Amino acid sequence: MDKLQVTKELFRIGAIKFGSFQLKSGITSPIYCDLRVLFSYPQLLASVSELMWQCVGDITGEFSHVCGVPYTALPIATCVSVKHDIPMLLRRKEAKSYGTKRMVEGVYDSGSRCVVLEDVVTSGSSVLETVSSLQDVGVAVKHVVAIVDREQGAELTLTNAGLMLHSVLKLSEMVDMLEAEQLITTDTTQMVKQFLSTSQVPSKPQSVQFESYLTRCDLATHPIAKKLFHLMHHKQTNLALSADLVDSRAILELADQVGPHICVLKLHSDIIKDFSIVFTQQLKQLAEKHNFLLMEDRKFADIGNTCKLQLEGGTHRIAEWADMVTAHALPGRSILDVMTNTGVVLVGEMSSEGNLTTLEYAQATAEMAEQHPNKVVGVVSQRKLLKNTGQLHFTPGVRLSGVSSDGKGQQYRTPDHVIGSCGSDIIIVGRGIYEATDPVKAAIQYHTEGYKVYLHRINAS
Ligand code: S5P
Repeated sequence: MDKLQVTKELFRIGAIKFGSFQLKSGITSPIYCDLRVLFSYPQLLASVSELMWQCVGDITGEFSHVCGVPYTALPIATCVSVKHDIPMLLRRKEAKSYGTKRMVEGVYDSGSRCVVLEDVVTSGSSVLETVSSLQDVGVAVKHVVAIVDREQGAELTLTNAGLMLHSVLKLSEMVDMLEAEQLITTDTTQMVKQFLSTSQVPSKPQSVQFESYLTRCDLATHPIAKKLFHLMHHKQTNLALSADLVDSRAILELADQVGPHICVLKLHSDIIKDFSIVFTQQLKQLAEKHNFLLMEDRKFADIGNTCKLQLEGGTHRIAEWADMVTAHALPGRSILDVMTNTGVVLVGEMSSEGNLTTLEYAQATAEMAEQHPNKVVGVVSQRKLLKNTGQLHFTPGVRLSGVSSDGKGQQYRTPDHVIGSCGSDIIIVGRGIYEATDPVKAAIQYHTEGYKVYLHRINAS
């Protein structure tokens, strides 16, 4: 069946009706579109599923799974899955109250990429719910396919969320076809088109997520966040190097080589066997030379008084040289009180397998970050958690495709997944660069890829 035959069949079975219908929102619509009846027409269901598949036929390499928005699109996803031998994921409407409490059923891992199917899209909000459940479990989503796009704002909403909407049919196109087939009158067509143009469902204000680094520089409160946004924009990079080497000379050499490509250099000063204050001074000079910031990944997690001693004293005297430090939100806000001049990056989520940072914990961390914009530069997370676009998301566990784990619990995702699908701002890369045969070449690759995805994200919104 082609689009015309499908449109006629949908009209014949009453999936599309014309008249006067009260919508959920209270608005009266001259057209009614409910594809639930599809289940009762297996041949039509199969044809529609095939047309949906054809919408993404030339980019099937971009996904490994298919998932339908519950409930109407579930049998559609099943048809596609069986016909094209592509594994299906099932997103629950509510988590089970017993057992695993999983929201997404099926077999997947952090490298999974899913195409989401929906019957009718109006505002796009149901699609976003399913997409967010998939992203919560680490499954990337880029493409959404709908049978009918009512052309009432879904495309904009989904684009703003970094998604690409493909539709088999647009509602205006369907009414044109039905009119040409003399199944409806010209008056009806005009009434429907008039209705569509005047009843756009407002898209959620998600577009703020995709403001440029430069715009966000003005929104930032913390001076380090401002500086960071500014240099990311000017150097055109969102790459942070995690220089987890144990020899100070090797770190300085690497910093000088890859300095032009990074916005942040992250250290674990306690793993450096010959750490000295002279080393930090030399590093500071390189940071000035190449214009990047220094972050000490100390992950403070104690009471205020101890953190203060750890930050200012000991052999590392972190407060003297680090622009930013990482800290867990676990001890509560007292940890922030002692961080006076150093910017804090709160760890909301971890990248390691089986970690205990639940989404609830991550959101509570984000809330704490947003309540203290004068102290907190951003969060370490695996996805976008902050509403305040003047703060930043830093995401570790990043590797160009091909490596999904380090065999020691680290889980890797690609820059495209992290920046494009999960809405993060900065990719933190360690071994992907310093263990590469040519670290500079690797840094250029991450630099180019990370910034390309960011540009795509802001330009798409
Ligand atoms: O959840 C986290 C948080 C951090 S800060 N997962 C992480 O991997 N990190 C740090 O990022 C980790 O301590 C290491 O320094 C870096 C990742 O290194 P890679 O070699 O795996 O890229």
